[in-house]
Amino acid sequence: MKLYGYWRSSAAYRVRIALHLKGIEFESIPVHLVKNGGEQHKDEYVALNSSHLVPTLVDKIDENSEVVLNQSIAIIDYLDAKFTQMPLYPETLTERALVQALSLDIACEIHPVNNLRIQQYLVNELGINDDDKLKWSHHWMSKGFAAFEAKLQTTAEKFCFGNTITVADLCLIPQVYNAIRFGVDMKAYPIINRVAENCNQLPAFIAALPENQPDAV
Ligand SMILES: N[C@@H](CCC(=O)N[C@@H](CS)C(=O)NCC(=O)O)C(=O)O
Repeated sequence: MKLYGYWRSSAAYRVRIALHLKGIEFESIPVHLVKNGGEQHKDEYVALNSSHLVPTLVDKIDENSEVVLNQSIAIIDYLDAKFTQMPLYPETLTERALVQALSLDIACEIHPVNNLRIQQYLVNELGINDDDKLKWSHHWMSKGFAAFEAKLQTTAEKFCFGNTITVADLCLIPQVYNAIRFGVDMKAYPIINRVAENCNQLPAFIAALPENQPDAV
């Protein structure tokens, strides 16, 4: 199994946590998102993922075929269905849907507007300066975290949804990592901070940390 990713990519970070939680061996293939204009735009990588984004997972189906998957949530769901140890969703229909909604609150609402290519467009095409670019990121992360924190009041215990790790935690932790990196004030989100502290003590989350990746600089 091969994972094309980048040490600081939060979408790749989500998948790394899932791989480590489930104890799946994988080869990590770095795609540098900044160097030389971004390796995600190189023909070789675009042939694999025409979205020009990481992560991409390549997994063998049998001797003659393999699956090439993008979208971190689709990849995680694939891994969860194929490797049933450490299930990443609750069993009941409603609880599963609630976890999915929490995950998508991060993956569809907070993450995309702060992505590298959005920031590059703001600066290069719309002429926004670095201070305003940072203001943009802080605004969308804070708005997203405030909504997430309110939901956690009814769902969280040790983790986002009760006392078992779910995909919601896999989405939250990389987003918190990013927020801290960009200097977002996290004081207003005590439940998010508690969940992050609980997750970040676990070996799978430590192994998946950006600074613990071979391509970290
Ligand atoms: N929804 C996608 C998002 C993928 C994504 O945005 N990846 C970012 C890194 S976290 C990327 O490759 N950015 C490169 C760019 O913006 O040029 C997923 O969950 O996999």
